Amino acid sequence: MNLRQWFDLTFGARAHQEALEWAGKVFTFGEIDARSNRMARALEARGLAKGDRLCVYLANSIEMIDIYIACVKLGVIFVPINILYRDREMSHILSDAEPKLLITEKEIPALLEEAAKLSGDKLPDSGLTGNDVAALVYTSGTTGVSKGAMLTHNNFAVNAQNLIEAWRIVPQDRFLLAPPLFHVHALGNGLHCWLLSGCRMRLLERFDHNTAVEQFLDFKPSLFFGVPAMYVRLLETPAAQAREIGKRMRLFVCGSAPLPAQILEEFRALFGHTILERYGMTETIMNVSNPYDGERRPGSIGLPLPNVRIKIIKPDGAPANDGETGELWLQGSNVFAGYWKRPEATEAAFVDGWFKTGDIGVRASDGYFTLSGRKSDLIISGGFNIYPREIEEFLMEQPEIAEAAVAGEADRVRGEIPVAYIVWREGAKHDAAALEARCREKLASFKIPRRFEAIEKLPRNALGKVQKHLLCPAS
Ligand code: MLC
Repeated sequence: MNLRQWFDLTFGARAHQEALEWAGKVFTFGEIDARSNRMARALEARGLAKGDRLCVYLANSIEMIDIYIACVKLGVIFVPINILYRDREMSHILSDAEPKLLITEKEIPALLEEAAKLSGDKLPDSGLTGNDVAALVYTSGTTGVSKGAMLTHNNFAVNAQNLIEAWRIVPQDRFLLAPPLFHVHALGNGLHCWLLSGCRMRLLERFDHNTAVEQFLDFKPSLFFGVPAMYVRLLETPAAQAREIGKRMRLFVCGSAPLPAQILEEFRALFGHTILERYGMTETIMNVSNPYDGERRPGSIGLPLPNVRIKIIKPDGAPANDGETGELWLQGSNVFAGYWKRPEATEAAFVDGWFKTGDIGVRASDGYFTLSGRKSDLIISGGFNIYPREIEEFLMEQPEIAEAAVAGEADRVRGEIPVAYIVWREGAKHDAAALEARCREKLASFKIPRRFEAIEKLPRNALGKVQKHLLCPAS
């Protein structure tokens, strides 16, 4: 089955049911269906056809949802771009994905005008199968160059079915969605759980910690998906309000970065709920989850989701026994179809059909998995992935810099923040403010080093590799 067939089950059965709250307005599933049909016709009129790529550079909005569903219906491959990216980061994706169209905020009024003139009637079937690619979601590799993970219709459908079952999502749920739709957290989990379960969703343009509590009190959700940084912010909620929110909630889910056990405990004391932590990644959407019933173990990611097979491989290549640490390798219908136009990178990511996650962890004898680190020096800040290599390459292009290394440092709200260690060229002016300003022009805000520390030389091992743990003992 392709995703459109899945979506049609909800659109058919729940046409008159209230589906989406956006910007103070409520839309039924029938209206969502018709809006996306009109949007699909407008995209067709702009020359888009099955297999073409469409890039969107948009904040969360109903139009982003219209466009996504329209792409699914047409068989167009949806390519979301992080709204925080600057030209340098975006142009790589545009040249790699070769989209027929890029939609930014300024295209929206014209597109809506074109769509309004077109019919919202059912579109002909595009003849897609579950194995066709629905989206390319860009994710960086250790090389610092981001690659498009090809996620199929089946990947999204299987993932949503898994989560709906595991987290007991029902049409009666009131779901508050705040993470950005350009990542698989909100796109893969949020949007698809909403559409496949037929629940009611309020979409926020973004999680704003100044207004988040108001949103909870006003919408009275039963279900919320967040990253640890959002839960840290929610700890600032006054106790009476937290209790009121907690009374109406059924489930708080957390992922995209490790949730410190301390935050889980503080949140439980304040809201009366044990956050359910789960583990996923762009290439696989969701893999492992703490159980709905049963122990939600602090610091653990829980048990494999249905049909996800995991083995742990030790550095010597041998499979680990329970209690032994190694790299998590995965198989399952949730695993992506490879990297767009990068057969070598795809080949390097798999061994005998097992996807190498790069995450290091351990399985306890009762089946619970716990992650302890990563093979690469990836930094996760507020749930956004940062590959130090990309920032280092940019810094090394600056004339006053001889050498640079970027490492993560522990941060209470964001989990980690990037810090740059700079070896200035002899005679160069040590102007960190000017350097930061140049970073701001070229890099997404979450990648900008929070500090630029001058050092005499980078600590290297005998092979010349920078020993980042010596730079940043706090992380
Ligand atoms: C953050 N900023 C945004 C933004 N999110 N700007 C526009 N839209 C957004 N969605 C910018 C702010 O402008 C600001 O820039 C900086 O980020 C911090 O904002 P803040 O409001 O002070 O931050 P904070 O309260 O700490 O909250 C940040 C956050 C954000 C939690 C809202 O980090 C976030 O949305 N994270 C979610 C990331 C996510 O969904 N990852 C999933 C990846 S998929 P400046 O210039 O002032 O610094 C994946 C797989 C899986 O990993 O398993 O899920």
